[in-house]
Amino acid sequence: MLSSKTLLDVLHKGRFGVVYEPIVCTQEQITYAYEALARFTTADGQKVPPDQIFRALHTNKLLLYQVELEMKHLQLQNASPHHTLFLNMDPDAFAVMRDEGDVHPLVQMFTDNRQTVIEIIENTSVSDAKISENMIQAFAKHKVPIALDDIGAPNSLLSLSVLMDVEYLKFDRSWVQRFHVPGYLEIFNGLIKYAEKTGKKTILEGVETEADLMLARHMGADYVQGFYFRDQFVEIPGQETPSMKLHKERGPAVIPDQNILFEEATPDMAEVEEVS
Ligand SMILES: [Ca+2]
Ligand SMILES: [Ca+2]
Repeated sequence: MLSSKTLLDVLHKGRFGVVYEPIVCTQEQITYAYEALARFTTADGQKVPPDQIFRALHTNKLLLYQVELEMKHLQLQNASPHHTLFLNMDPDAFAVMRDEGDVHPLVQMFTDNRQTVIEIIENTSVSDAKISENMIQAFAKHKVPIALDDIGAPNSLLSLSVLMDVEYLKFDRSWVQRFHVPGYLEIFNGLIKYAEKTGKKTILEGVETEADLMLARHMGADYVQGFYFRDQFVEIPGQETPSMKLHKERGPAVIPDQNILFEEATPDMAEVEEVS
């Protein structure tokens, strides 16, 4: 369990990192995009599970909002300019700022950057669903595409209106194990057909082996994602990036081409340090 001392240190010192996971074309196996994932580290370099940080942040929505804003800046700044970037957005963080006539700061960040896609997850209650709907509309108004994340994850719900509003369907990793379970295959096939007919793209997560990739190809998913492509993951480890300075205007730091390994990403660290 995360101690308050550790949590405060990680947040106050802004020890935020990013992992960029490739989203690969199922047929040609070319990297189409990256998904940016939040990473956090302690002062002595230990990794802190992101879910623990976000769980703690949900008890303080203002802090959650601030961290989300900073994380998104970091994730945008270090992204490859040659690929589409998928970013996860927390509806609770989004809901902190009301729409008061101005463009929402979390939308504003993406209006000049047409190569980004916002990932949202389904909610577990009707009131949460309202928050998601507002968020989708705010992004849609500015033509920022949305992906529905973790479709079919255990205990998740699927709202038809959200399904209709998004451009990408991202299937949870649990599908890979489910294809031989009667009923699931038909649902998956149905959703793939629905996506094809409505011009939406599909992504299957949790691809870990060549057999999984073959299966995804057979099932007709447009893109795949998972540990099978781990040698193409690009990680910017967390280190001190004191908060407000991240918001300075600066040119994007570039992640090198897709074959780069973890260690080789360190030149970008200098860029991050420079602003700190
Ligand atoms: Ca995601
Ligand atoms: Ca996911």
